[in-house]
Amino acid sequence: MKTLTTYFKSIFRRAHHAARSNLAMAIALLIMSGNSLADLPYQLIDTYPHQPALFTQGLELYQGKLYESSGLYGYSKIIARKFPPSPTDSISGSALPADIFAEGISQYRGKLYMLTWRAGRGLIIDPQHFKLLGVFPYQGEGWGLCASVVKGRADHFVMSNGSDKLQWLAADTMKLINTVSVTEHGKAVDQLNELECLGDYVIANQWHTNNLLIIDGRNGNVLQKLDLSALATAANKTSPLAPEAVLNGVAYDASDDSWLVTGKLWPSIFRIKYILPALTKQTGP
Ligand SMILES: [Ca+2]
Repeated sequence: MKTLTTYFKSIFRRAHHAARSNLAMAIALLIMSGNSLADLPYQLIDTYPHQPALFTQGLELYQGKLYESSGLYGYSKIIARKFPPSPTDSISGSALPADIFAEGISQYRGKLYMLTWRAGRGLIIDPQHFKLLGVFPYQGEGWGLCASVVKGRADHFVMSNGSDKLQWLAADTMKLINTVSVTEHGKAVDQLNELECLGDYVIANQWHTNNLLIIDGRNGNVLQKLDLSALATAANKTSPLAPEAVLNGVAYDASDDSWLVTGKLWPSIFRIKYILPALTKQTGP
């Protein structure tokens, strides 16, 4: 994309200096204004094994364990393992009933909240023994979920449904209180999938792309994007991945301010670091 930017800048300069064609300048300006955001650089810190049978839908780090929900009817499950993993670690978890399609998970106040795609009911699960603690309804499809906890305001969940919309739910009632459209330069960005909240940031996988979007959750603005194509290529090296084996799964590790990312059926989990872009001052929803 940098090359393209340089290319269009050179078009602009030539048009400007020559001043021969106002039309050429206008076209160059038009193309530049529609240019997408530059990719945010990241650093690959570590690579860990990931069970390639997992159809990753949710990823969450909580008290030294990595929780993961795996989708598809008849195969859905939620599992946990110590993280970083070692070969002798045991994996705990629970297989889910055949009519449940596990989707995004998020830990909130010591409980796991899990969406179930089109079923319209979320499950509240005990993270130690994987017992069902409760059920909550939600509107539309449920894809990704993260708990947004910011000092000084009420806690929320943020939920994606595969569109450009992020739904804000009150964490105490799970009621829908606000819907935000995610946009880049004013254009809707859809296919939002697995999420991770960090303060007012919402980090989102975009389904069927290698993009990790850094979103200002308060207004839906995409602040930056990470292009994780190199990680997808690395994950594809062990054996060719299926078309649906796409980037999905992002979890924040507060211990070293890093992020764990993986994909459906990927053999690896990657730890990356990047610098979050600054947020503008604004009151929250
Ligand atoms: Ca997550």
